[in-house]
Amino acid sequence: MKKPTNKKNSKNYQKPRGGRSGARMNHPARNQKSAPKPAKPAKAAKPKKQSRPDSDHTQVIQWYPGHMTKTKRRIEKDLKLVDAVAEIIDARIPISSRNPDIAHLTSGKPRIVLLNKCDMADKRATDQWVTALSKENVRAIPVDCKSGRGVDRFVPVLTDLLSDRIESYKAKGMVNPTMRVMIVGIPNVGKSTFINRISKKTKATAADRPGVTRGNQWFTVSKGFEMLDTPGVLWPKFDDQKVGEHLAFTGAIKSEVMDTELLAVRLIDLLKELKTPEFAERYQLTEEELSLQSYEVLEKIARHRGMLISGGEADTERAAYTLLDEFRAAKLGRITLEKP
Ligand SMILES: Nc1nc2c(ncn2[C@@H]2O[C@H](COP(=O)(O)OP(=O)(O)OP(=O)(O)O)[C@@H](O)[C@H]2O)c(=O)[nH]1
Ligand SMILES: [Mg+2]
Repeated sequence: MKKPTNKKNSKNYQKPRGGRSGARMNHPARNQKSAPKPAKPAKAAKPKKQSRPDSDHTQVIQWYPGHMTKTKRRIEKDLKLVDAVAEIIDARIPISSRNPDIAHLTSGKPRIVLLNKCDMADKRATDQWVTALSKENVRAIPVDCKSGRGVDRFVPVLTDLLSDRIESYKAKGMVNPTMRVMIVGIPNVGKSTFINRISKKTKATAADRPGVTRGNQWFTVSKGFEMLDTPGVLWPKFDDQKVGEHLAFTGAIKSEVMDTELLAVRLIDLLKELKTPEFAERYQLTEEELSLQSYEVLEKIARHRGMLISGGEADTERAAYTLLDEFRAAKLGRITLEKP
């Protein structure tokens, strides 16, 4: 029988579609290794490799293009129902998680940006982001919806922002006008958690995976305010591969749609650049190991965690899942991937 080639060194390696990871991203990681290793025995349980059109490592993360036009139309329609828009962005990736069309879409409606998941972002970078956004005339509030920190600032800021509107409703004879706010944002950013926090009740379903909220739903959150929870949407911004990767690192995109090992390698590239001490400490990586190519670092992580497959080879796929999970859970420290 022909020996299988070492997948990490094979330029034409194709990840099976039916496996834990589906589509793959463009990264030369698999060719990074300095010295070839002996061939790895095939894993019995893995589905047969299929040929894919991306053997030259072009990125084929699939972003719902048809779905996006529909979403844009739905936002435009829903906007007629609301007095203001609150966009929730991820404090770790304020560029990639922000809708580039929102200003145009909301056509001058009062708007607040909530920098959520601050507990997982670098505090100094978050402060810099608040300053940068305020220079753009955007009211930005850093929040941590997990603990509730910062959430109390939302109603006063919104009331201030809507004061003219509230006055004009009152002038028209409305005693206690109800302000309606639409909550928008990418998948898994914490929209439903924010609504639950502000209403101090668990009303909206929230969970740690993208695509939990399926349809629009109204919630009365406090006296005089109603909020529209919406399903998370991704914006047509993926011509930049970095945006896609950052959304994947932070869990806005389902991990099934990409190659987990390549994603982990890209994350290691970044962590090495950022020199976060928690990364080296957590995986017991020496200076020398950190200077290796990122795929080899992933192998070291697997070995240090005892993640081995038959033949004693490092289980890099398992290590990749572990690394991404631990990054998403902020076990590698408070990290902001995008600076203003
Ligand atoms: N650490 C941390 N986790 C948060 C924060 N806000 C939300 N989460 C978690 O993020 C995950 C996603 O929260 P959801 O509220 O379901 O997010 P969503 O934006 O409604 O997601 P979709 O409905 O899928 O678009 C949950 O596990 C929350 O507990 C935060 O400020 N800090
Ligand atoms: Mg939701």
